[in-house]
Amino acid sequence: MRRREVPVGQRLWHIHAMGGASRAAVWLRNGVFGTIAMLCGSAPAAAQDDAGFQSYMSVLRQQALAEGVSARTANAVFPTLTLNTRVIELDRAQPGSTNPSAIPAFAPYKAQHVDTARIARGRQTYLAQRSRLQRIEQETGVPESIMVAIWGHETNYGSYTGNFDLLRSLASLAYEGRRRSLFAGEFIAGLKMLDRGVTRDQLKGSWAGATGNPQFLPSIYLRLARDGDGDGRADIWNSPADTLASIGNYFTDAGWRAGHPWGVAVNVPAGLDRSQVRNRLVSPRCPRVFERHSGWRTIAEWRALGVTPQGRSLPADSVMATLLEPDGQGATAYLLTSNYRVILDYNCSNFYALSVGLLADAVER
Ligand SMILES: [Ca+2]
Repeated sequence: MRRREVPVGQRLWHIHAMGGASRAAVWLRNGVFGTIAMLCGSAPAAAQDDAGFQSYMSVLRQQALAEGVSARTANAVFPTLTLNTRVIELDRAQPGSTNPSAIPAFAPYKAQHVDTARIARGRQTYLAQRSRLQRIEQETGVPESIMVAIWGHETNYGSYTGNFDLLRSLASLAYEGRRRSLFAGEFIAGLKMLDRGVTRDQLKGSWAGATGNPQFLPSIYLRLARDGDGDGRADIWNSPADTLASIGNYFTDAGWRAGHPWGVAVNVPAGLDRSQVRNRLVSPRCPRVFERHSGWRTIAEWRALGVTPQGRSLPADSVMATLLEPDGQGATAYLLTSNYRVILDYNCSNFYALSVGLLADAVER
């Protein structure tokens, strides 16, 4: 998702209405909740809403046409749209930040998301798609296992990609208005997908507008989806080749550096003075995710501070990394390279990015 309002990543938060909380965007979770009057509390309010929705749709239609959407597509779509109050309820039910200090432990999340079944299916996918994955890695530098892990995390390798009518969801969220410019833009990008030959039937996904195996928002589809099997279409719903080529392209675009790992699990000596390595910068994007990271040091510096790897070897001495201790001092910690930030670009959540990295490691082990 293109984070325009909160510039986090390309895809924004793709929230799931699927597969647990892994994709709930941090900034959405941290958004302003509870200040919006309920729209759908009574029958008269519902009628008012429907009228308001249709009135807003006429505005959105003009905007879409002005941005180059064909009249044919507009004529086919707008008469079918109705307000989806369920989507608005789901949006408002995103966990808020009522107690920001209470960050849950990572270990239970890891156990749930990097589990035996997901690893086994990841290995099957890896073997089944091996020649394709090798080719994409050669072209992009993005490791095969990372592409597989993203697919596994997003949709459990395509087993559930969401059944919400994407355009109806995006129109409803735009009408709700909390992040109108964002959702209106994604809605119009969805119309442009139809102009490109995607069918309305394919435009299904999470309630928040992410679609297909990689759960791309429409604007990301338009910019980064790729045809991996040479049939001329980027079919991220049905084609594994197109799905993996699109994920690889996303990662290349977001700045993946070939040859560097995402990070490595480490032990931190009890006596490490955390204040010496504290991060003193405030990130403009998803600050609550980045404030948990230390400042940048080279691997050589971390080693000199007594940090030692668990199992895997450390990256080269000159590689820069930050330290994250998701379960506090005395538990497994992680040294994270700039490639970890690329995973955060896909979905800005430390738990998400850590478990993508760990799933990738487990798949290729
Ligand atoms: Ca294709």
